[in-house]
Amino acid sequence: MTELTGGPGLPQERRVVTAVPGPESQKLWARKQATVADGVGAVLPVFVRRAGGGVLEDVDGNSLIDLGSGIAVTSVGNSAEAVVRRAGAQLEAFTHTCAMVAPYEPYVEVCEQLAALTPGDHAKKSALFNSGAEAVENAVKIARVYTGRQAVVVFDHGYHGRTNLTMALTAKNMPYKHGFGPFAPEVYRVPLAYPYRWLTGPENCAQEAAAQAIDQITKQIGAENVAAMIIEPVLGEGGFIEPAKGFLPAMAEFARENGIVFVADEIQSGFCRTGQWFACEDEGIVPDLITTAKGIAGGLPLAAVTGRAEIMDAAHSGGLGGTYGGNPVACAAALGAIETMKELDLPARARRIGEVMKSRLTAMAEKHEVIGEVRGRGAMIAIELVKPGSKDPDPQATAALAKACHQEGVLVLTTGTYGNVMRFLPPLVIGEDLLNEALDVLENALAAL
Ligand code: PLZ
Repeated sequence: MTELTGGPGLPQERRVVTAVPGPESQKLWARKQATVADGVGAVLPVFVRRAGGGVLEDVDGNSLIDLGSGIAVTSVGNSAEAVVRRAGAQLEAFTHTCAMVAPYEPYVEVCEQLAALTPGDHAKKSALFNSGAEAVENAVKIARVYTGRQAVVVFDHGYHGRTNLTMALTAKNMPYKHGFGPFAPEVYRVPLAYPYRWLTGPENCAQEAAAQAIDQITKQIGAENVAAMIIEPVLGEGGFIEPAKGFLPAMAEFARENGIVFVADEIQSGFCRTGQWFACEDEGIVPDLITTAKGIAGGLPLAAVTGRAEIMDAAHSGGLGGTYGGNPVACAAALGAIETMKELDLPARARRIGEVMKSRLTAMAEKHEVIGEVRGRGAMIAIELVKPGSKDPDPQATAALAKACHQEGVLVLTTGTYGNVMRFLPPLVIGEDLLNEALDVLENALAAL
C-alpha cells in the first residue's frame, strides 16, 4: 500500500488537476448525503486520500495546501514519523484496557509531560479525556467540588464545545446552540476586551472591559459564588481575538483574590500554536487549571485537564474518568507529537510562520480595504473582513474569498462571531515556499474579489 502512504514523505506541492471538488469527491459526497446526518457539515466537500507535511491529497489527485490543520490539530503534520512510530508500536502491544480498570505507563508519561510543559512550577496533576469539550466539562466539575461553589464565568465570543454544559459556556448561537437548549444553569457571560470592536477604541479596552466584567461578577453573581472563570488566552472560534494586553492578568488576579479557579482553555491556542508552548505564557499567566486537546496528539483523540495538585485531587476517587479517556494509542501518539515539538523546536517554527504571514497580510491589508485587521500570534493568524470604509462585518466577502482559495488548491477556514474572519492554522512543519505560495493564491483571490 505504498501508494497510500501519507506523512512527511508526501510531495509538498500544490497541484490542481480537476475542478475542486473533483468527480471522485462528488461521488463520495452523494454517498455522504444519503447516509451521514445533515448536521455534520464540511468546509470543503473534498475527500482526503492521504496527507502529510503541509498538504492534503484528495481522491481526484489534487494536492491542497493545508492552512487549517484539521482545526489546529495536526501541528506536527499528518502522520508525523514519531506519532506513527509510537502509536503503531502501541497498537501492536495492546489497544485498550481502560485506564480506570488496569492502568498503563503511557498515560502516566503524558501526565508527567503535561506537568513539565504547562506554566508554573507548583505541584501539578492531570486527568485525560477524549475531546476538548469533555476536558472543559471536567475542569468545571473539579472547580466546583474544590470550591464548593456553582457559578461559572465565561466571556463574550468564547467557545468551549458542543456538549450540553459546553454549549452553555459557548457564546455563539448559530450553528452551535440553536434549537439545542435548554442549557446548563449557573453559567454567566461577561465582556471580553476585544480591541478592534471595543466601542471607545483599543487604548482603554483592557481596563474598561476588566472593570465591566468585575462589576458584573460582583454585582450580578457574587464573587463568593463563583467556582471557575474560563477563558481562551487567544480566542479561537470567536475570531482569533487576542484580548487587549492587561485584560487576562487583571482577570486572573481578580480570580486569585476571590478564590475562583482560573481556567485557561488552551485547546486551540496550546501546544506551540502561538509560538510558545501555551499562549498564556505571553503575559506570564499561571492558570490554576489548563485544558488541552487538539495539537496534543498529532490527530488522535486526546484531551487533558492539568492543574494545581490540590485542586485536581479535590474530586473523590472514581469521580473522574470514562471508558476511553487516555486511550493508550492516543497517549503514545501524544508522546510522539511532544517528541516532535521538542526535536523540531516547533514554538520557534510557529513564531517564524507568524512573521512571514503577518508581514505579507499587512501588505495586503494596505492595498485592500476589505481587510479591517490582521491579528493573531505565531501560527494562529487571522484577517477580519469588513465593508470598505467601515467596521461592518462582511461575511459574504469572507465566504467568497475562502471559496476562491479552495478552488485554487488552498484550504482555508473561516470563523468568528460575525462569520467574517479568515483564519490561518498551518501545520507548524509546513515549508516556507508552500506557505508563501498559499499566500500568493490568497493575494490573487483578494485582487479578484
Ligand atoms: N475549547 C478553545 O477551540 C474546539 C470546534 C470545531 P472538541 N474548537 C473547534 C467545531 O465546530 O466543532 C474547542 C476549542 C476550544 C474547546 C473546544 C472543544 O473541543 O475536541 O471539539 O470537543
